[in-house]
Amino acid sequence: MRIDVVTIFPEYLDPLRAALLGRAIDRGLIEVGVHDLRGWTHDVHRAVDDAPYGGGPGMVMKPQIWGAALDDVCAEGSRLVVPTPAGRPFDQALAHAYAEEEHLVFACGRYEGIDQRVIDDAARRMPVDEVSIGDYVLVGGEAAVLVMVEAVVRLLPGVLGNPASAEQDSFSAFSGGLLEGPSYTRPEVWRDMAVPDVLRSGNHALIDRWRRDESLERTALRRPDLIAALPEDSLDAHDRAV
Ligand code: 6GU
Repeated sequence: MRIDVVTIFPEYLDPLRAALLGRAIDRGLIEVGVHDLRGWTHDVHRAVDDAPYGGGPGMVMKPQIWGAALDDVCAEGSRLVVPTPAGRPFDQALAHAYAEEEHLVFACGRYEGIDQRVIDDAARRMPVDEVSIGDYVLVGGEAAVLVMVEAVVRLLPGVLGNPASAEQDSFSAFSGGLLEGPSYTRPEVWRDMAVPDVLRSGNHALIDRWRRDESLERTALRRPDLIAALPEDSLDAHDRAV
């Protein structure tokens, strides 16, 4: 997979070369390019934005510069991702879809946005998603790109040291649409708090049942929206009693 990022803050993307992602680059599993949008400006001020048509606060990023940048960075087979708080939600399903792509291009705008014609024009040639990483507003898309790239790259074959960790996604974090319950390791007692007895019982049916109950309880408390979204038949008689 190749990943390109276009931004006015290229140094913000330096963490892409650290830790897990850096190892994936060193091992040839991904190629990463970070590009300074101002490299496509021609004026002495290297201006990338202008006042919005129709008035209002903030500035809008100019189409000519973005158009030239995307013409150079995108190619046959690219998928363009535009981070914006006005986008569709980025979730684990979208991370899996992106992990199948050969070339992802992220176009980071400031939050007032990029002239919409840049996105509409790109969509004439390639798949384009405007995506949000949550219901809050960031100054620009850079931090969102770090989040999304990490979620995608960890799914690529060979990136995680222990392949069971990626597999484990299917029964942790959002398994069956539920949040993961609590985890414990040694010592058995720490600051007067003991590990739940059931986890030391060796009875795996009982442990599975306990873990599911913990997941249900935690999800009901923290993410009632996920409980409401469960398929009708996904709760059994015992679950309903919890
Ligand atoms: Cl993807 N970008 C910006 N600028 N703000 C956001 C966001 C993205 N997701 C949530 N807030």
